[in-house]
Amino acid sequence: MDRAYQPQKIELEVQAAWKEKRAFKVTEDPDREKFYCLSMFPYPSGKLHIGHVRNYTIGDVIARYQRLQGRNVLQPMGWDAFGLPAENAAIENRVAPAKWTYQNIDYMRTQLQRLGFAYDWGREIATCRPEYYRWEQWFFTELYRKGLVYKKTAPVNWDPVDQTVLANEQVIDGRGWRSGAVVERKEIPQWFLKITDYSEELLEELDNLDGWPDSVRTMQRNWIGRSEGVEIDFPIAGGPEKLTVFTTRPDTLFGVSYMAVAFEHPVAVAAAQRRADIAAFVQKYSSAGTSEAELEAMEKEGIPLDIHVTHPFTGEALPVWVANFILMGYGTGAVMGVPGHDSRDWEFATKHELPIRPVIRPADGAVINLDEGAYVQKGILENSGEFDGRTSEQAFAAIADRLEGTGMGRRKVNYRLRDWGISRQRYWGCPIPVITDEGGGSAPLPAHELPVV
Ligand code: ANZ
Repeated sequence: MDRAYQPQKIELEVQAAWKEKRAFKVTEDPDREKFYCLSMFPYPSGKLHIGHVRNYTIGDVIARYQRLQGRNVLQPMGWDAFGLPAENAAIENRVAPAKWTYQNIDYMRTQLQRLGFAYDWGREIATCRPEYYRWEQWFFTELYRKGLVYKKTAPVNWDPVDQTVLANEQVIDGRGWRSGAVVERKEIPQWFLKITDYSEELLEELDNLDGWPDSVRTMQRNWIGRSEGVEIDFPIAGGPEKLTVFTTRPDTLFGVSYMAVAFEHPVAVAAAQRRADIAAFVQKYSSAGTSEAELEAMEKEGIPLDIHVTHPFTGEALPVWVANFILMGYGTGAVMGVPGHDSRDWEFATKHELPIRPVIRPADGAVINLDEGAYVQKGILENSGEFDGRTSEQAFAAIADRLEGTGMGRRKVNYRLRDWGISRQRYWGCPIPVITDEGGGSAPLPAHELPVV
């Protein structure tokens, strides 16, 4: 006997025997305990990399261990086979995305087989096959019927030269990665899954995730981003309309010196139609797909609109600005600017010479200097009329009560979590199984008409 381990010889022989005996085929067996071992499917990008080897080895060790314990183990394998790389490869190599994808699958399957993983290959699936995505489409139509799917216009990155939608990672320094054209923000209709209906439930259930690392649960909690605040209506001077803001610090209401709205806010859109300088400003600074972190780091730019609002308590007239650091997708897309107690507002007010008013002082009597920066902690109210001397917490409650009593505001819980946009407007993806008629109405296809290929 050869004392050295000869993988080329031994493994090929054993693997051939496994294949012949269908050693890993599984069928239902009510007498044995079930064990389902699923590792996430690879994207058929070309060849396996060492990360795949590591990942699938872990799954395989678990599956084999469970088999040895006598369980009826199902360990399937498949391909997460739709996606952008197939389109890019198609353009680069002048080959259809399907051809490229199936070739890669064949190659990578051989590699997985050569690694000897204990998969039931009889259950292999590829998500780009109609037999598979028919169920994805069925799922979509079920969600649609339950009111958990909807269509709305939302901004995308638009490459005016390639005439296509770009993913965020395809926008490099504001330009399309292939064409080099300046990317535009364009509003187009897209489909969304209403996951925000479940924000509170998702948050509560995090406490029941036993065995999960705290860091992961914290990340999830921050991603859901529950935030308790107040919506306040500021009447727009000279008209019946109101500008509503969301704030987590109603205790700072007397420190407001201006208002700021997002580019897409109706108030800004209307102003841009009236005035060319505002339209030019919006055009210059708007860029779709900007993350909150990027907004945070950006120079705070803005331009005053030709409108004012009235402070709900003092009656003071406050100017309304449009600013590049306000997100349309959060709260109401408008904020009350409190430069004395919010860092972004402080930066903005300093740059544009807007008044900075102290309305919160430290409870411990420490001296603060608002020339150097905002005082963002909670504390004791000052310069706030009858609310002077109260703590931030007391003032939150008292001001929220007063606003609710006069109908000028309401307590509100907001979540960072956004609905899940699932339209990719791509060629190599699962078609949305909805028919739109000439009148503009739409209806999901019945199950027996699926799949839509
Ligand atoms: C006035 C104020 C004063 C604020 C103060 C903070 C400190 P969370 O929910 O914790 O992230 N905000 C609201 N909507 C916004 C939007 N669409 N884009 C950018 N900023 C927005 O923080 C909510 C706070 O973020 C709100 O409270 C508002 O600024 C700002 F001393 O209102 B605050």
